[in-house]
Amino acid sequence: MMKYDNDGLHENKKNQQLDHFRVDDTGKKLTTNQGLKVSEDEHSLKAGDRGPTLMEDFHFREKLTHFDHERIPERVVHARGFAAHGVFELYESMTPYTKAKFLQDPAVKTPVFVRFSTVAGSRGSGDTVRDVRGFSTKFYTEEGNYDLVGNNIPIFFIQDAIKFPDLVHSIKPEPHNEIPQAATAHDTFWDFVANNTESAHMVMWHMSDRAIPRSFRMMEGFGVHTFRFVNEEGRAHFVKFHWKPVLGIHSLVWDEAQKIAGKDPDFHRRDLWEAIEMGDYPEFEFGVQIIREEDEFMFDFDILDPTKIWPEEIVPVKIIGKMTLNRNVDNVFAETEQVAFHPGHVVPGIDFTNDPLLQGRLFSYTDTQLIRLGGPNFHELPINKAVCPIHNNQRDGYSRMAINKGPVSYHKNSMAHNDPSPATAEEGGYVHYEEKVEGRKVQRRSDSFKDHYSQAKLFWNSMSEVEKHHILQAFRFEVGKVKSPDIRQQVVDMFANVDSELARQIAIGVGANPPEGSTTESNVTETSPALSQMNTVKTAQTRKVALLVDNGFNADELNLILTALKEAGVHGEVISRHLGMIQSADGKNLQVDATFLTTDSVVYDAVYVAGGTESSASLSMLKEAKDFIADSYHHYKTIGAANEGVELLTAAGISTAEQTGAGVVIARTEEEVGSLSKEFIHAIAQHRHWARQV
Ligand code: HDE
Repeated sequence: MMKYDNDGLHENKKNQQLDHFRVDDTGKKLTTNQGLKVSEDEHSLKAGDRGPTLMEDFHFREKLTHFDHERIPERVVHARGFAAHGVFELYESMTPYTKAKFLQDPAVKTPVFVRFSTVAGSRGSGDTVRDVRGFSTKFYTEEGNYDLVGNNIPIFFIQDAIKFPDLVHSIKPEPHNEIPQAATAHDTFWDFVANNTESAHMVMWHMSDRAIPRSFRMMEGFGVHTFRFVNEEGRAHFVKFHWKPVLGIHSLVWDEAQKIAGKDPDFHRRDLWEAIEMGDYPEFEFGVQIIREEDEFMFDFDILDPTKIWPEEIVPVKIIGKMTLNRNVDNVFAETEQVAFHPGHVVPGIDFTNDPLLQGRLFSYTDTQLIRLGGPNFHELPINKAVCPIHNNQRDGYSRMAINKGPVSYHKNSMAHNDPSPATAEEGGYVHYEEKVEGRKVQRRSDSFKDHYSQAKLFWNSMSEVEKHHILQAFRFEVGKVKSPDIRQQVVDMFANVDSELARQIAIGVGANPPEGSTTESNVTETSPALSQMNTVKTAQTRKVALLVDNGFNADELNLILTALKEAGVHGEVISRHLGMIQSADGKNLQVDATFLTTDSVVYDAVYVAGGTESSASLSMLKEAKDFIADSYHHYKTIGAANEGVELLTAAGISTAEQTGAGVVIARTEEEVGSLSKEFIHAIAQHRHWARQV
């Protein structure tokens, strides 16, 4: 009988399918790959105790050979990724727009596998680099796999796929010395930008906080391209896809992101892994923007241009479902590494448009799997296998798993009565949308794709002062690392087309000449509030707090805080001088989770200093404890302290008197301690306290 499972995981068809492939070695004897039990695994077969190893030691040969072949090429982009399983649930039927089966009935739960990634770095690079994040979702539907291979930024650097190798060559480490790893702060990238002005809008996003997310769980996802929904009657609508994180969109600050890259290069994957292990299942709502076919030319941008958004204020995002990630992978190589996404994996009811970036991607993704996964049978790998049956006349190739019966592997035939035979649309056969296409064969950019600055300006206009400051600082950092004065100047001149004051400020930072006049500056004055992270969801849920404690702490006060944090879904970790137990002033034991040596303020969202004369006095003597608090402060994080703990804040150089209200929450009297936890949690929910940024 099937075990009851309140996550619905065991009803999940993909999970059941994967169960057939999962291997558990617990309590088993060691065998060769041929199933032979092995009696010795530490000493190879030798001619005498000190003699040479013998060729006939098949176990030794097999073990070494397998090891020698354990690596496959990493993805040429998005090499570093992390993934999880989950489920997609629909809120309301999309029947009027699409016949896609998984978007019809809210009762249907569709298994999903999601891989998040950085783009430029290699597999071993840091998680918190300034970069776009990949956000790929494989829906295992009853009609076959549907892949939504998106990013956390809604637009792209280029408009035509033919430029993709150039873009990527410029972003990747420079080929002569392979420097820098996973960073765009170098000459070739900015040379590309300055010479390919369609990148302006994307670069604005890239310099913004979107490129340094706090967590995979706290970033949006976008399909980027315009796709087509096609309904049962054959009527089509243009559609853009969105993922909206239930926890809101939040970012790191740049100094912190750089430090995390050293202190915990696995920060994002650890965050995702731990959240799922603790039952804090990440949730993303699924949204669609829909435009009628007849309205294609109604907008002042081309809706097929992948460097343009459809502002949400003009075309609202309709929320139609939710995805919950509720299971970590069992094996990163088998699942996360071998998963093969492809924007061309569609189901009836979802079709393509003539976006030239999308058209090119439709070629590239299968091609890349052929080299990466070593042949045409990668769809048979467990993680890629559809949950519906597969029947066709394809045969053979490296590592073929299916054993197709019978002599016939061609169509049409009479020997097998034409089986497997194509299905009609009514039977679920995929019928390409009959779009009317007419024109001359040309190699040029459409006039409607030539405006490169209006939406870059819209983005800039929509940022808060805090976000604008971050963007400016990012430009100064990135372009400041460019060695060629000529390229630095070209970048300044290019961004004068977006905003002349921004360009002037960049110029000051990077030693370039300020742009002359403002004649070329975009004249867009509108804003799109949906673009600013200041307007996002604010919650303390799932945030991580460091509690700085030492022997002699005030147990009653700390317990009050710990209970309140738990109730609010916030995770507290006790940090002290050493691991093991510490004791409160009244003799109660407390388990320490990490020390000042094994952790750092940068991996927490907030810090709390416990009261207690002895505890506070002891930590005041410790430079690491004071640095911990000071760094949290400089990264705009919430800081809490009660009673004697407040003295430690003063010792760390934080003036508690002036800063009340800017995320420094303190309590000195019994009464204040009572309301401290509430205020502290409210302050954590604010994410950061920008009033300190002066
Ligand atoms: Fe990709 N991209 N891409 N890309 N892309 C790949 O496919 C490509 C683009 C995206 O987690 C590769 O399996 C071309 C846009 C993600 O496994 C490759 C163009 C968007 C992932 C490839 C683009 C993406 C990839 C490398 C220009 C956002 C990781 C490995 C037209 C909508 C998928 C692989 C994963 C991966 C080609 C542009 C997203 C080489 C030619 C735009 C999330 O096929």
